[in-house]
Amino acid sequence: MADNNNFVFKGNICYSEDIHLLRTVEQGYLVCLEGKTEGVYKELPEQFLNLPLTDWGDMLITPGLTDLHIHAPQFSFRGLNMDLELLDWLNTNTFPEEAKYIDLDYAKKAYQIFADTMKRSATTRACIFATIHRPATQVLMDLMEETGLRTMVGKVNMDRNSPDFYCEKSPKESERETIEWLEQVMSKYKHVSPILTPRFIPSCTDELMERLSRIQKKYKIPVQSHLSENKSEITWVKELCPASKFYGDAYDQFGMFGKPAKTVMAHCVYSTDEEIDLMKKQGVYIAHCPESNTNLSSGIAPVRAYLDQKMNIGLGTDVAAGTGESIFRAMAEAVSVSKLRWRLVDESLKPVTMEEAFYMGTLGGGSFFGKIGSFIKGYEFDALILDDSSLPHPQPLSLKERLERFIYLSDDRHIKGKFTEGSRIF
Ligand code: XAN
Repeated sequence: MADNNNFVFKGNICYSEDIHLLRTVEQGYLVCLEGKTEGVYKELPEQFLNLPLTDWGDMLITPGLTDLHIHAPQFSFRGLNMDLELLDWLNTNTFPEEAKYIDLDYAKKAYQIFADTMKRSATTRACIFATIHRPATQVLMDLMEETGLRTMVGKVNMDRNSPDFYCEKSPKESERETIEWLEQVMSKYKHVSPILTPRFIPSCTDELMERLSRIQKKYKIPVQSHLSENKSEITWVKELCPASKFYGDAYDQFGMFGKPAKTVMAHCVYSTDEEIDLMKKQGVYIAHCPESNTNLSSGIAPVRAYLDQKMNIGLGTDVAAGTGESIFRAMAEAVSVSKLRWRLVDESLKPVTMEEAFYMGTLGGGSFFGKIGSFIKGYEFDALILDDSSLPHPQPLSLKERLERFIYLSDDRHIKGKFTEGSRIF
């Protein structure tokens, strides 16, 4: 196995060149130079013959996957109490669980399980919510750094509408803790960086948003939050922010809704035309979280409309509203829920195809991190080695069919190797 960042892989290569072009190369050569993709070739060009070559046999080689939205502290209650809608679910399950992370021993144990699982998963990049606790957030960042994955991690900000045991005492305290956290982590890690994380508008007073906006401008860090997920939530935002024209406007008033602040918003199930227009104008990313939207009966996002309008969109698992960390599963769910929406809600919005779902889980979401999620020349070399030999089929299948089956039928045991920027994670 190659031990530096210049090498060649041989195998069955599958990647999105753009949303409509899934490129597959049987027994092709994938060249990595200095941690970046140099090219994909049917025959290996002469100038690369001297590089170390790993032949992965009949396995599939794909880009690493990006999870644009996951809550690390919620990993511990996956699969529990899934019978509520968003706002009740937050009060009954989420806030009490997240409050436990004030205890560093608990945080270390729980975050170690999360980090180990993420390491073994197909995900190479992720945007991660922590909790309001600065020390525990740093523990999570330390553990994520050890995994080698490239992640953005956010200390959550919230100063209203949650129980006393899980609410920052004032906007000032939230600001102070955030600045202290940023001072400690800004240049501490190679692979982990901070992302500003106002939980959602119902959790953040205007004064807190104002203070966070100043922090965003000073430190120039990206922003992650939630948007237009649930009907009761949207009604509540209207009551809380009578001056805002729509939900996204409540973030935009504080400069935390896209350009110049790189922003990813989870869900966007009920975004209005005005909200969509502003997202397009300011390049806001959508983290589509189909399993979460089903589990919390939030609804089904109109992903076909977002794709057709060329919006920035990727996939999120949204653990624990989503039950698992698999972005392959999120791809399958994105197709499934879009078919239900087409059948039951709006026949003019055609279902999401497998190629589009794969694009969202790789190149679509990956672009939030830069040149990530493809084997186009110059892209960071994030790659997966996938073994589908234990998913036999009576007939020979095309690479596209094998990839599709992998998306639906595989689990982490089928992942034989994972690389970020040319370095092996496992
Ligand atoms: N809005 C949310 N939505 C969700 O799916 N999970 C959360 O933890 C959350 N907080 C606000």
